[in-house]
Amino acid sequence: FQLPYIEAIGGFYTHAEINAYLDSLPERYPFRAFVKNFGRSFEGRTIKVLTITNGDGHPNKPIILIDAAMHAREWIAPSMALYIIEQLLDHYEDNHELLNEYDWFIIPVVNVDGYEYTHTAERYWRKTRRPTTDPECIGTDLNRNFGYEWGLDEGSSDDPCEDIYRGEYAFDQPEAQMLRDVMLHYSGRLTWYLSLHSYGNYILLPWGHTKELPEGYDDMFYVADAGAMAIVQATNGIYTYGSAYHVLYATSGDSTDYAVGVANVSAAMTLELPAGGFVGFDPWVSQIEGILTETWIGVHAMALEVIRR
Ligand code: ING
Ligand code: ZN
Repeated sequence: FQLPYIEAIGGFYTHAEINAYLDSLPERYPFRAFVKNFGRSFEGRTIKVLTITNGDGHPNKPIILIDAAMHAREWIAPSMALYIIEQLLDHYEDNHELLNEYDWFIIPVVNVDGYEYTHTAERYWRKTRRPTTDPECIGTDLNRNFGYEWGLDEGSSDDPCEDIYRGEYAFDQPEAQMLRDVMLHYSGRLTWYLSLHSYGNYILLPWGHTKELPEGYDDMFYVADAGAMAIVQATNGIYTYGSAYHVLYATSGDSTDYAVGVANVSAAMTLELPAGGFVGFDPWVSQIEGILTETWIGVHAMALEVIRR
């Protein structure tokens, strides 16, 4: 499976390929695609945010924010982000209702250092690449580094050698700061935040840190329901949705809890795409197109449901 304009084998892309692709879009879609640099990673890579509009010049539309690859090894997530970009730009006629009311902000790779590391050194690396207080262990879990109910032992770890290490303090990772800054800068306009992960066919809603449910949970649940049902109808597969604490496990310091708890985002959710390949994180080339097309059915249905609410 191959996206047009990107030369890469098998539908997975390096950070450099993704940035080159993003940089090509404003010229190909003037007035509709814009690239912003919101920050740099620990190792100095540029983290790019693509904004997509319908070109009508409306300055203050509500925003749909999508990110991917907070976890380095979840390669299908950036591919999904690029697939969404293609639907919104190349297949504009089919999807213009998604852009009439909303601007879309898409960050295809948040954990750029970790993502590069999985291409060059260790395929199943999850965390960032910043050294820790323990000289033996590198990296922090970005999805435990956000500053809302950060640091609870149920759902994160203070051990730098663990995969769910939360960092020394909230937002000590520049990549998490970047996402925080995007959220706070656009806080009043953010309607829906979707964080792309893999794997397991889940739509996870806040809270992760407690069994209580947040204000606005019912609306989020109906959005998740619309997405899951659309995918299930198309595939006869299974999707599980509900609060992360209830349907998966406890987390503390994840980005969706921060979005709803601090940044005033009305609906925030994590989409765990389907598993594939040897261990789940590495779908075969033959599986990629199916995963992306079925997931788009869900993202499309959820966006329509967000717009309807
Ligand atoms: N899973 C997510 C994780 O960060 C998650 C699950 C996300 C739970 C957001 C709660 C909130 O552990 C993976 N596969 O990364
Ligand atoms: Zn993940």
